[in-house]
Amino acid sequence: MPIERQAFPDDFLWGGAIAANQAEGAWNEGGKGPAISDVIRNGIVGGQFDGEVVEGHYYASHEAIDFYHRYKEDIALFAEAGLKCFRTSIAWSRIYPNGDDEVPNEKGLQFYDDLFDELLKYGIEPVITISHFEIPLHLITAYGGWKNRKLIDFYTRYVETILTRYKDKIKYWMNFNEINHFHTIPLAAGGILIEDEETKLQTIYQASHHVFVASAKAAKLCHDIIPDGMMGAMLSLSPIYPHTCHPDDIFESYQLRRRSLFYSDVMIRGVYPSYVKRIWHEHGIEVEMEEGDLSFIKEHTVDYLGFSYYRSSTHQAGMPILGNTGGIIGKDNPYLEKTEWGWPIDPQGLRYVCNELYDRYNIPLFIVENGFGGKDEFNANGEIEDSDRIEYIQKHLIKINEAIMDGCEIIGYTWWGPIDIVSAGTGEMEKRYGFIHVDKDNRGKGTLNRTKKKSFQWYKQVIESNGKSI
Ligand code: BGP
Repeated sequence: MPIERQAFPDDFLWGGAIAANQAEGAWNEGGKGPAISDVIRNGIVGGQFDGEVVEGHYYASHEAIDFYHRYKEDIALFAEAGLKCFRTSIAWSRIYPNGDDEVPNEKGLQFYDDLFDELLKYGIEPVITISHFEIPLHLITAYGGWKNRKLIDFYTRYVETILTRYKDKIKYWMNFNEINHFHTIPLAAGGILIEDEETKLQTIYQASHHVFVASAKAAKLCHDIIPDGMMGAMLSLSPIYPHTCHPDDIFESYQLRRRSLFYSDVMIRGVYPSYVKRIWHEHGIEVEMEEGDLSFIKEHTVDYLGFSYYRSSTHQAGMPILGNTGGIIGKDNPYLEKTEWGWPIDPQGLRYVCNELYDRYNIPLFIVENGFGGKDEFNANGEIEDSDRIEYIQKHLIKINEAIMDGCEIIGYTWWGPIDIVSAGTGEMEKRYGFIHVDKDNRGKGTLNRTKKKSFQWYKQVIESNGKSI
């Protein structure tokens, strides 16, 4: 007998998600220091890292969509859409402008107090990413990013500051955005400039160890400071399908998948998985650890797994691995349609991933990024009829509903870019995700006016009906 579409729990967190560097702008206001995202041209994922602001170049984060000054207007629209939660990140460099400062920047702290109060005024629960591709620049230029163990202390100081300050306002935290991208985009994800390909893996695994200790410290602080606080991990988890049923395709795809799940394995289970030991051995990797690191990691694991899902990838044994925002796309999958950016659209893959992750970890899952990046145009009536976006979200929500009925515990869903923001991949505006349009073009021109798209009303109804109207 078919089951009715009614699986979403009453307290399901319907929401939207952005990142500070892709939305706030005001890159040098309120005492903020420069972050890595402020000195990269053409997208923080693979763009040109200048190391400093070069006169005459365009940096998308400098103004972004000016959320810093317009958040009240934007939050009023989120409230009108009925959002139950809103995920954003705190820009580390607003709180500690250089990353290694002794004292936090009060203006930065006040900005987020005001932002969170505005959300709470409408009953919207803030969900916070502590570090989302926006590490303070000074921590890269002076310390080399996460490959340096000192970062653990700087991060811990920052985490303690924000947990203490916002303990009465924020319950849901995430330690690092898409931490498995240390392998594909080490600069954006970990502030690590890879100068020597030969030692790349050594550097990445060493930096990862520092991040694991930092994650355990953040989990401990969260549990000590906020009694009902939840610290989550956050990974990009597009499934990787074998290109054929050839056993080599299957095994290699599985190994590639483990390269990502390595991060959740350590942060959730609290131990290094046995499979990584062979990788280290074969590549001559020796990860330096201090006494007590492993027991500390074991003791302080995360409470839930947040993940982003946009698409799936397909891998054939022996093929090179392409790095990009969502992991790899790999071989063409003839069964799937693609977005204008070539991302395969795969709702069933989301059901698959939810089941895979829940089977593996048995802890709550939170889908903290999912969305459709496309070009939008106003029609003759001055409206944006983004039916392709609605269809994309609808199909994915149906599969989330199925996954819940499969038995997965899924606590929420945050639509990536509820309002159009700067693309992490390209630094441009034309790859739009929002149900709210922002008037700005790729080179930064536009009024920044906000306009509701057709998907605004659609999502509002989905939330109002708690998913029954999908
Ligand atoms: C994820 C990042 C986001 C985001 C999203 C979409 O990897 O966490 O910051 O931007 O991908 O990617 P893009 O902006 O390149 O379309």
